[in-house]
Amino acid sequence: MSEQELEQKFNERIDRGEVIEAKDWMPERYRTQLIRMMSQHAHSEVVGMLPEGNWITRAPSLKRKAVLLAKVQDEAGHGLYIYSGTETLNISREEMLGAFLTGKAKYSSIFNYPTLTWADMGSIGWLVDGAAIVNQTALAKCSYGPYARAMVRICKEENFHHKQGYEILATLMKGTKEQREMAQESVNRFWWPALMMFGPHDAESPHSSDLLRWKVKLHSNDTLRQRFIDRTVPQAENIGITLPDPKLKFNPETKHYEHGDINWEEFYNVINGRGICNKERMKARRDAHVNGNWVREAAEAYAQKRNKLKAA
Ligand code: FAQ
Repeated sequence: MSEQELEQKFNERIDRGEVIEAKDWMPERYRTQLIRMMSQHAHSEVVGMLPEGNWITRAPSLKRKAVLLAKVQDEAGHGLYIYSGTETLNISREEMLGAFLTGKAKYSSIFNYPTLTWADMGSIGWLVDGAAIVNQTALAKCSYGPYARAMVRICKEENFHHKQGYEILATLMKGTKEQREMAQESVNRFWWPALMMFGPHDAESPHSSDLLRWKVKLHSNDTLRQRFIDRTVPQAENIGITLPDPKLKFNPETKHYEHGDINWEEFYNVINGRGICNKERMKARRDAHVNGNWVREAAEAYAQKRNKLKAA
């Protein structure tokens, strides 16, 4: 079959809602777009351990410490599933990590904000994992099988993360005046960056048309952002948190919450390396890579020894 015929067959499979597997024929651009998106997702999970890892030693009780530790470990696991899923697209882990460590590949903007108080563990669980769930529940039905399947497990874990974050904030909101203020101040800082996680407005999103056509993305950036806002506003009201947007208003005709303008200048600054913590995050990951060299060398030496033994 010619390239054109193969592509036509591929598009027909996508239109029928079939799942594409690693060994199936796929257009080169489908493959490279998936590599870009999936590897950036994996990098985000790994960088995402840093802001919360910062609080493991300072969690206010043994129970909170155990829960936070488990959550941060889960994020490492998510990174590993998604790296493995991306490897099925014929790219090595080394190549992906190289693109990340040299700054060529992005990771989520949200992890370039600092975690200043214990309440930030609540805001990250509730808002950041909450946003991730909305995005990833859709990705669990995407056209690429290995990515979709990774998302099913990840979403289950993210649901637990979301609940523990909400519970931290709910507890603080039932506490002293200082604790309530701490919770509110944290949400004030994380609300807008959480909305930015969904990416630029649809009209400014260069990759969306390809990804929507191929059913990698099932909904646009703005649609998912709106879904997140509609779910989250009532949850904020339930625990007495005020979301820091004076324009937030329910429209009974559209049945959606209208919201104020997102600061896109801030978004582009953050994704282009000029956020509060970009340098710190990249340094932490580069140091971890160098410090982990001996582990990779030892694993490689062990694998070679085993192969020699098998061959003998
Ligand atoms: N941050 O054309 P679009 C988590 C970039 S996991 C940084 O709209 P696309 C779990 C985009 O890459 C969070 N960069 O792009 C957790 C592109 O740049 P490029 C991560 C962003 O791909 C919780 C350019 O802007 N989740 O939180 C962002 O169609 C708690 C143009 O944008 C995923 O990665 C951003 N927010 O849509 C862990 C989910 N937005 O590549 C620890 C999978 C856009 O040309 C603790 N990814 N950019 O250099 C996606 O759903 C999509 O890739 C979007 C972006 C929606 C993020």
